[in-house]
Amino acid sequence: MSEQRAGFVAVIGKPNAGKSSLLNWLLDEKIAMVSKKANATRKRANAIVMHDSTQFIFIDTPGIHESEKLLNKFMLEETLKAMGDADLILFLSPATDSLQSYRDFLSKELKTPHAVLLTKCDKITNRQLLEKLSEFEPYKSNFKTLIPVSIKHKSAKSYLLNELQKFIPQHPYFYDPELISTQMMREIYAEHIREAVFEFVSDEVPYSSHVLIDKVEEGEKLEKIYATITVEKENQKNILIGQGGSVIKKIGIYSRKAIEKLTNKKIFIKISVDYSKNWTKNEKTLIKLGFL
Ligand SMILES: Nc1nc2c(ncn2[C@@H]2O[C@H](COP(=O)(O)OP(=O)(O)OP(=O)(O)O)[C@@H](O)[C@H]2O)c(=O)[nH]1
Ligand SMILES: [Mg+2]
Repeated sequence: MSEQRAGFVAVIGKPNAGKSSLLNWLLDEKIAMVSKKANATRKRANAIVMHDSTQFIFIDTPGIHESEKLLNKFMLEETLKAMGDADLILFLSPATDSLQSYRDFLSKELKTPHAVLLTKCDKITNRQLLEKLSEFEPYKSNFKTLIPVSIKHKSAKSYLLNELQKFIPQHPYFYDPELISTQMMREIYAEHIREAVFEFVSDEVPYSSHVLIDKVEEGEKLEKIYATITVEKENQKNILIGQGGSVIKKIGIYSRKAIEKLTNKKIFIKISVDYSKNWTKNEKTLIKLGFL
């Protein structure tokens, strides 16, 4: 018992840095939604990863950005809460980006120790990687460790976890080691549907969409999922449904396949589309949807 280590690791970084991808990569399972579009993640999600006798609880956070929308303020709060509760912060800095977002992060003078992960290293050459590492050199008294990663390289995972476990305190496991996330399956299903919305619909519609799982019927061989996507405007509803239902159909197929892969079950999905005027700015609606 005394050898067990367990701790919370907050995964932080600007929108699109690769935070949700890192969680999925660590788990070998897709539980967090990933998108080419920035600001995909809204709520904190977590991944429980066992390595030797260490239990890591990685907390995915929405990318830090400031905006007037009430929903975005909630997203910022979620990130701050996760950082405050963590034993270690993982700051993700894409290898292709400048160090500006890291400097901004340092200016916050947080007390929690942090490690820097250089993400998307497959996108640069070895020489560029060496240059990037030397750019971080002047900051080395600030971070515990600096590790290059890429979700394309599976082998880097155990090296990363070996490095990180040094910073996790001795503590009995917080959760059953069999668990991969404390999130409810329903929340994970909703995230898969949200990812499909990001995939097939552009402009502001994905950012105005909220997915709620209304009902799940678990059968022996078939699981039936009933969901509603709420948007902010009537015309967004039409875009989401598409001509003759073509868009919502694609969203249904995409999310059904992802959920089937995750659960190893046959899935049936029925998605309805609804609209609630300006819900991202409406306090009452945000409370009802569980954001506030
Ligand atoms: N080539 C490459 N692409 C990556 C890697 N990690 C993430 N990506 C891509 O980067 C994009 C953003 O990834 P996400 O994981 O959604 O980023 P995020 O930091 O969670 O973004 P927000 O939730 O919007 O804050 C996606 O298109 C990913 O496929 C990587 O190691 N290599
Ligand atoms: Mg994300």
